[in-house]
Amino acid sequence: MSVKVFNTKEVQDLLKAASNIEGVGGNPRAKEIVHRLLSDLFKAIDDLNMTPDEIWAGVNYLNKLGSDGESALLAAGLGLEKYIDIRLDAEDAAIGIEGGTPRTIEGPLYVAGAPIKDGEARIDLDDDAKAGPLVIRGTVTGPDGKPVAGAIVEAWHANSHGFYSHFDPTGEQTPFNLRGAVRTGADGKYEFKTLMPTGYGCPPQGATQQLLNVLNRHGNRPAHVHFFVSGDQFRKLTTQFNIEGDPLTWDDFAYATREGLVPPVTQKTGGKALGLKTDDYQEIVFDIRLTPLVQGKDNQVVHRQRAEAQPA
Ligand code: MBD
Ligand code: FE
Repeated sequence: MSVKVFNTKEVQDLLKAASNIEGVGGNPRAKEIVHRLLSDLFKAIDDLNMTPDEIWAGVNYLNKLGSDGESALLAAGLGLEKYIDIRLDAEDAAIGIEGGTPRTIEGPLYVAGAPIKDGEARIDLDDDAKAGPLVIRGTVTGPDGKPVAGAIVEAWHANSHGFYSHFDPTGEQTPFNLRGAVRTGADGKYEFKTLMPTGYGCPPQGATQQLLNVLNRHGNRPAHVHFFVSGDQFRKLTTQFNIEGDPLTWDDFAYATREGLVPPVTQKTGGKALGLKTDDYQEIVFDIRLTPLVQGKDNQVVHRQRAEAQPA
């Protein structure tokens, strides 16, 4: 049996009461959003004739999602975080900002507080037998292509097991392993000496993977390195590059891969002289072009809850 109740006065009054949209006080924006989201949910329940069992399965899923601490992971996996980028890209296009390094999602695994080094940083603090040395370097420029002095380049990535320090289920990484920050000098150059990351997979028993399984989707990301790049007169860039050749490059469960963010990997020798663990190493040159402030302001700074730590 399929009944339709959404457009009744009783239901419309219920939505207004539940969101207190016509009452005084509270946060008007929150009321507007709650009223709309609840309305869309009620409408979907009516349209799809969702059963009580389905509705309670969804409600209980939220409990598991929260207790697993995976809300932001699910947001990435369901394309919500990508959707934010699509909107920011469209805003940029509308105001004529173009030519910068493409943005892509931050993801849920950033940790604030990495020590800032001048020009270069060694960020592989822990041994990782399976990972070979990787040098990441490049130049930060402004829209005119001129080097940016005093830019802060933050990078973070996974180890050879696809685990990030601070979030590693084995508990084995020291704080800020494979995370670092570099301040550029007059030449705009930055460099990270690190180890080659491996792709990430969602926790197999977690709420995110549980939902992906129902959708017959995988929960894996290609190997990648995240960046925040900021400079005084420029907007803060959030981006990543993928490791060229990873089979999941164009099959990322979080939809972060973009043209322009898959730089070539070059095989090099001479690593021993650089203090790397083997003479053979790999190098990725990733130049970063920042975009100008909009009417003197950074209109793309994102405030969200982030982990924070102290170096050991
Ligand atoms: C990651 O490493 C990541 O970058 C995202 C977006 C989601 C899960 C793990
Ligand atoms: Fe990541």
